[in-house]
Amino acid sequence: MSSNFRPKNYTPLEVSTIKNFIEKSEKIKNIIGDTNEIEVKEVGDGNLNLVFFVESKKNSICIKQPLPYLRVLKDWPLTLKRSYYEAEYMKTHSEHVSELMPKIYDFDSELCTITMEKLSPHIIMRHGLINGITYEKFAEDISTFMAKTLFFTSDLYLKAHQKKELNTKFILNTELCKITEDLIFTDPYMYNKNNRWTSPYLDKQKKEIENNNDLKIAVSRLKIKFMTETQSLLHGDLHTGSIMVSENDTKVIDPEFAFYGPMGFDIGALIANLLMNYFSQNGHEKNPGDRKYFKKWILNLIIEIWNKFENKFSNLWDEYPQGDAYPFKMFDNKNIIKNEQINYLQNIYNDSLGFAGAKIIRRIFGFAHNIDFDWIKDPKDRAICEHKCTNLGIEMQTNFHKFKNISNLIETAIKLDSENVNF
Ligand code: SR1
Ligand code: MG
Repeated sequence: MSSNFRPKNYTPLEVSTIKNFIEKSEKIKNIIGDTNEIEVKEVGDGNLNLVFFVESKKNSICIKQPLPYLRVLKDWPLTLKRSYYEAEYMKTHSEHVSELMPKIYDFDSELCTITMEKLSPHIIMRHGLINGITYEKFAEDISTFMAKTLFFTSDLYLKAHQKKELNTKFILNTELCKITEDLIFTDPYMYNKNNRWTSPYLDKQKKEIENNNDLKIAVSRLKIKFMTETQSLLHGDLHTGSIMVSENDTKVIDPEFAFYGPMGFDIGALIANLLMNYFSQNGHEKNPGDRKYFKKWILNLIIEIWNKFENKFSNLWDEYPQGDAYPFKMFDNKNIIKNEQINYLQNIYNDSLGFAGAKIIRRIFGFAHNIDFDWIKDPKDRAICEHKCTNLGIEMQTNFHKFKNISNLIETAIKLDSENVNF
């Protein structure tokens, strides 16, 4: 069910109407300057929205606008309110991570547009990774982003009423949450007309997934965690298509799925997408072994991200023990809190692995796939990469406790990647 939210003056923008749109806003006009010489391009390549790049002599901007339906499937209605949640998420987190998101210039509540800085020379990270490009500062940046966004909106930092008020702002982002509930936690595990996979090679694995009751219970446990645990204000779709990078800079974009949920959901999204990229690399090699160095780098990156996140999150907790959870004054012996931190982070780690496993399966057997795999032209080569990655995704959900630490996970990824697959 799509909400009836449709502002009176809402109308989808077009390349030809952008000039008029800019001229109506003093703020945007000041940024762009003379509108007679602007160059406008529609560049949206995601599943949901219109994205315009506008260049003038003076400046460049990016205008993002939702459509009242899914861009990739027009008969799927979807609330326009999503851009409001996106803008609110960016506003909320700008206090602590403004340097890791694009600058917002304007939110138009009638046209539902977000006008923001156009990032340059940044590219969508997924594209860079598919091409085997390494980003040396990424682990530092994204671990800061996750540690700060997750800690500063949690009950570890906020007073109970602050956290509840913030939660209330996002609680009705139900349509976007429902997409996640269906597309990640439900549809891939049963028949759904929107599912697709690399057939016939993966037909057997798809059947095995549908018949695997342990897996279906595991994913259902993750689903209820997603639906009920209000740990932190999440991005909600933190994959490598929601991150833009340049050699030395990282910017997180696209938080329209923002909601209060379990911390591991954001971390898991990132880990899953890096793992999928790892398993896709053989399919992108021009010559066997071309991507050997890159594959090592990306696995180390996952280890580095988790370790840095864990460290930064604990440091923030040490520095700001002011939330209503774990009242500081209650614990005379501070070692008790230190031990509990280890326990708390172990739970986030376990959740992250489970959610990552679910994110892998949805991208191989569900509605929305990743170009990491989809751009492997030969279906058999693609299926081999996907099959191995799926095996890891299943293990991460059903046997997450086997991966005591992040290095154990990486060892298993290497092992599964080296195994032969026979269809
Ligand atoms: C129906 S939208 C499909 C997917 O695109 C977004 O990036 C989210 O991941 C969503 O699940
Ligand atoms: Mg998106």
